Amino acid sequence: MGYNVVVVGATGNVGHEMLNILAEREFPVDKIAAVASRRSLGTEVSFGDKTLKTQDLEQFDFKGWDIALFAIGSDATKEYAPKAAAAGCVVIDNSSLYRYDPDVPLIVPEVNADAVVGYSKKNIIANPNCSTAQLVVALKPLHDRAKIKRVVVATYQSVSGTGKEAIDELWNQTKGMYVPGQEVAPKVYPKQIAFNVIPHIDVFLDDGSTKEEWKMVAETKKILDKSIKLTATCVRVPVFVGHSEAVNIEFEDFIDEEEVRDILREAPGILVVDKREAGGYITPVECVGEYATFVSRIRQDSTIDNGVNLWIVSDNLRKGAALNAVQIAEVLGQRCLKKG
Ligand code: 11C
Repeated sequence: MGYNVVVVGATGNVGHEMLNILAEREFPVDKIAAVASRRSLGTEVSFGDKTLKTQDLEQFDFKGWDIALFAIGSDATKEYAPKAAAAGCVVIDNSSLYRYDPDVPLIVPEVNADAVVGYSKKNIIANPNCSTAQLVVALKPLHDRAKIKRVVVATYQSVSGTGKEAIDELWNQTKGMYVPGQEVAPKVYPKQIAFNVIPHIDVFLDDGSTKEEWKMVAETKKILDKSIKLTATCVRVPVFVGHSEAVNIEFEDFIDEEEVRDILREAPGILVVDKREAGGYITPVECVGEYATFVSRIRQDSTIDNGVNLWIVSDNLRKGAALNAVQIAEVLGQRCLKKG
């Protein structure tokens, strides 16, 4: 006995990972549907050792389905998520559309699983931005011990956060650099991404920050604690998968680096890899396909009274998106829904 589960956006990077992770974690599935836009109609996708033919989102009837994992853009989500919710199917949405709605819980299960009960107001639960998810998993156990006052974070975000065309742009631009006449002009990004870094993710806001930076602030407050002050600089780097973050944390109370290391070693969802030697830390290529959020370079910040620095790395398609969505579905199943 399990649930009837729909993956919407099943042909995208995140949708693929949702299907993989549902199968890997043996989520109790009675029936599964892979749904996508009409242009992907009939495309086959894998679910464990099964092959699923994608069905047309426009025609799909959500009645009789328990959970829908949405991994499509905000515009399409706006049209189809309310239809699914009205049909009695709980939507777990990976877009930013509902994240800041007070009637929609925004959940990272290691941090605020209890908020899941709020799903019933709209039959919708929001999944956070990838750069927020990995950050709050590491902040939560430290906040519980020493209360975080302020966080300064710089991100190093992979191109898979943008999507398939960005992965192609990095690949083709990199190859093109070596072949005279085959140079690839920037299209997805405003500047060259191969062998470069771009301090700009999502649109610019009036105060000079970007929407990605704003999301990290707003989402950390909603998920963890509205009193935490956070300032972010979000940067795109020429990495295919895996977001990294250099994080400076200022606490109310003193906490030393040894205790931070011990707390993080025990924390759910975290793997500490922190040897003070060449290679004794995690880089994005090592986090690909993993569930954990990795923490390295744990050290005191001696320029302030109660400060610590961390390096945090995670697979942005997994903990940053698909894994977190499946974990929400697990919590929802365990605490709120009856199996069919
Ligand atoms: C990126 N974090 O790396 C973005 C992708 O709000 O869900 C996810 C955007 C979002 O470009």
